[in-house]
Amino acid sequence: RPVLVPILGDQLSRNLSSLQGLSPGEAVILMMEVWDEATYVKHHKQKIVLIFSAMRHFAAELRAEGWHVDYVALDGAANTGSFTGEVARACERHGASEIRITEASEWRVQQAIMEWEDRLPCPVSILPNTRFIATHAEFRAFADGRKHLTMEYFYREMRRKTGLLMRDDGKPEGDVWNLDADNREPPKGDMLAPPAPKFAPDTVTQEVVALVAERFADHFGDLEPFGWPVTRAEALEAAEAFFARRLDLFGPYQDAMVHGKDDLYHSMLSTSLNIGLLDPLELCRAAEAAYKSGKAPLNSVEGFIRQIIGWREYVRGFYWYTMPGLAEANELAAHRPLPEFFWTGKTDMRCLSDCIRTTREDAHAHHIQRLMVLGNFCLIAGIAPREVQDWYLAVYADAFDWVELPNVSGMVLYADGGRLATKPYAASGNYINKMSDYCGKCRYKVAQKTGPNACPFNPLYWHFMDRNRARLESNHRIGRIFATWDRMGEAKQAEYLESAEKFLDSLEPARKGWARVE
Ligand code: FAD
Ligand code: DLZ
Ligand code: SF4
Repeated sequence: RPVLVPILGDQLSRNLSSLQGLSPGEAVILMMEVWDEATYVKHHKQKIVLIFSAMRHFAAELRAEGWHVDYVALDGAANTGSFTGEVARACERHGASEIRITEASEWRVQQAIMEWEDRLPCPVSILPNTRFIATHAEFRAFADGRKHLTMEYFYREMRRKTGLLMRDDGKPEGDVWNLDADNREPPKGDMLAPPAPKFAPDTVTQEVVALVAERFADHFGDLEPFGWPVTRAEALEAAEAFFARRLDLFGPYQDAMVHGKDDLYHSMLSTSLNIGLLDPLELCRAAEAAYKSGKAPLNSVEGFIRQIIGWREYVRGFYWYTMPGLAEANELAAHRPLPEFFWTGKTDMRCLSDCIRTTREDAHAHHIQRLMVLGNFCLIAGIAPREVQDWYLAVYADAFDWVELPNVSGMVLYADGGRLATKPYAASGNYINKMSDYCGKCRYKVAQKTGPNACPFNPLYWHFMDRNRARLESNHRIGRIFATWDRMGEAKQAEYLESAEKFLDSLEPARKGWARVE
């Protein structure tokens, strides 16, 4: 009787722990396209194509190696639509002796897997996910007893653990851990970053595109052109193109925003990393090699490595450390509905409409667009965390609960009360103007503080500060801002608050049915 090995849509790695120590003759691999996963939020069409196509390609690669892969297609006869239903059916179909699975990356799915032992007729082994650098126990040891879980200290532990950019004397390369002070350049006039490669859909992907066009027509986002890597070979090609042509300027322009672009000098590798086509450590070692061979400077290489062994690992650890509470947290008591324009892009705010355009066209926006434009707006406008979470989870091809939720609730919305970020990243239009070319052609005036033509970020910023004063005044990184507010005097303050309220009252709430099946 074979061992049944379910492989989930974000576990597409040949070195998956559940496959270790097994040979093709002993196992049946189960892969399942299921309705529940495709619709628990209504994912961007390209995200569904990405996952289904990458799953189908991975199944074909395993078969070519001699594995028996039982692949349940979305429209397969009797598909029950859920992981548990499909594993139960497969158990019976194959008379499995045991189920062996690598733990899920998401809380929701892991809870379901943990019930299998009671619900199914054979024993279940759940193996650790070894495709991250830190184990759950390591993160717990780092976090226990700390009030703020500062990423920087965790990052240093990961540098020591991996030896990345570490000298033999135990000191960091360049004598500093973090070279962000050399980064954060505003965009330059031309910004001719070589575009990230796009991969033409093969017949497998074309079939999935047709399926998604038919079955998920009412989901957000443009279905085509679709160009994400769907195999490990394509993902490696995308990584090589990044290392050869964009890594050198990754650091300086990480925070820059340019109208019409979402790749710039970014790697565009998060989708491949998150579904398992690339390994985080292999990417970081390649970046380190680029530094050692003089192809890229330390500030860019350290910045890239920090995003992966720092932020990416940290948010994953934070997620498992704080769930399930993190999903419900709402420290700033934000209850406003998400505006309809997040789905349609119809707003006169040029920064927001461009970030939503790229999100619709590519199922991607880069970090500062997500954080300082879209996220900042949600924070200072007081949008309910649950609505913001659903939006981010649905619209980005790289979005999975473990990485989206800490970024949205912790980094952007301060909904966790400051455990992840030491202060809310609230900003007025000035920051966006400094880091982008958005404002010049916007119908709003970034230098205008109040009134109908003022950049809405300006009054919203002070409205946010004022309404959250009791919670934020004692924060040593932000508390001093209230002295500025007090110095303005009542008349100016009233102007700010009135402008903000007029703007907030004008927002049309999103119709039901965009993010979730009604
Ligand atoms: P690059 O800029 O090239 O960065 C390199 C890699 O570093 C990324 O591929 C990613 O794996 C990692 N990384 C960088 N920043 C973060 C971060 N804050 N958290 C985790 N990993 C990071 N990333 C996701 O992968 N999935 C998400 O659902 C997601 N949601 C986000 C929501 C918000 C509100 C914010 C502010 C950030 C979110 N991010 C998310 C992080 C980041 O925006 C994306 O990883 C990045 O834009 C992907 O593009 P890239 O591969 O070109 O990244
Ligand atoms: C996101 C997603 C989608 C759209 N569809 C599937 C699917 O049909 N089958 C599958 O195995 N996984 C899918 N996924 C990923 C899962 O929702 C989930 O993110 C992973 O199982 C990790 O918990
Ligand atoms: Fe955005 Fe304000 Fe600049 Fe317009 S003026 S692009 S709304 S920051």
